[in-house]
Amino acid sequence: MNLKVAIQKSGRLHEDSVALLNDCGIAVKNGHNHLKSVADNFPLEVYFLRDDDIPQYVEDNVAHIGIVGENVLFEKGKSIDVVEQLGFGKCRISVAVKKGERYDGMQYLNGKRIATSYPVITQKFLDDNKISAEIHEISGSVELAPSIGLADAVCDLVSSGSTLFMNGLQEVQTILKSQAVLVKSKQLDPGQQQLLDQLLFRIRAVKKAKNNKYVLMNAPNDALDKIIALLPGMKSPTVLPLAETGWSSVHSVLSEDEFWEKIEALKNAGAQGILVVPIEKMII
Ligand code: PRT
Ligand code: ZN
Repeated sequence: MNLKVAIQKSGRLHEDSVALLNDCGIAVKNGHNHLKSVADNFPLEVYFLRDDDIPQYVEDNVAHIGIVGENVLFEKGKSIDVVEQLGFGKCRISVAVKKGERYDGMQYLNGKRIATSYPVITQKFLDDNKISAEIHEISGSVELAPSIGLADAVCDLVSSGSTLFMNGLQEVQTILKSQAVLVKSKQLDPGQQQLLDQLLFRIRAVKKAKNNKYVLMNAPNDALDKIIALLPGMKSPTVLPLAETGWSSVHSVLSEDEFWEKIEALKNAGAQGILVVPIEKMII
């Protein structure tokens, strides 16, 4: 029995989706010329699809699980469950207006025309804020709409913001933050759920490892208490004597978000020769 996963065939989520499966020890061949591929060493079958189609495949249980952006998931409104946020494909859906236009809050949008490829998400934002505006659904190059007189504002995907900038637009309001998520069908049988649990265990270990670094440093013994107090470790830090008397080697794990702050504090506390090593998997 195979677990069937739908991922994007090509585009912004494709590489990271394949890399995630590979990091989980699942060898997936590239899908550029294929619709599907079977992994060698895990009972997984991979379907390569347009991202817009993934929610429907998963709702129909044709694919048991899928990797898709939250933007697509919310727009399609299918009845499927989010299992895990994956930390890549980060972007946002924002309202943008012509540069120089005075935008003094959402009320600006009342009575205006908004061009978007996300009519459902845009309408919900308008309804939630009791704004009445006209939505023009277009499927591509939304950012051109204001300059050709089709709309007064756009509601579009943004990542760095350079596309908006280059088209003479300014981002004025974020309405949804998005990243890639793992989704699952509501109709999994117990065997499929068990395979998903195994996969999820690996995904979490990979994610955790990416967010943490292994650090080794030398410390004078009289500074050990201070240094140990700064380190979380998985249980407590490992402390080993060095050949040179009065010195120890200290090993620990630091999370990415507090990393630089901690390194600074460790140096100030007397740590020397600090080495930082990536972690491949982390199982706690
Ligand atoms: O062929 P298929 O339908 O599968 O792909 P697609 O063309 O619909 O989607 P694709 O590959 O462009 O994006 C897939 C998913 O990646 C999206 O649904 C989002 O979840 C996510 N993602 C992350 C992005 C971006 N970042 C992004 N920047 N999707 C699109 N963009 C666009 C943005 O709209 C802008 O036009 O990229 C352009 C550059 O963005 P800036 O702000 O950096 O200039
Ligand atoms: Zn698409």
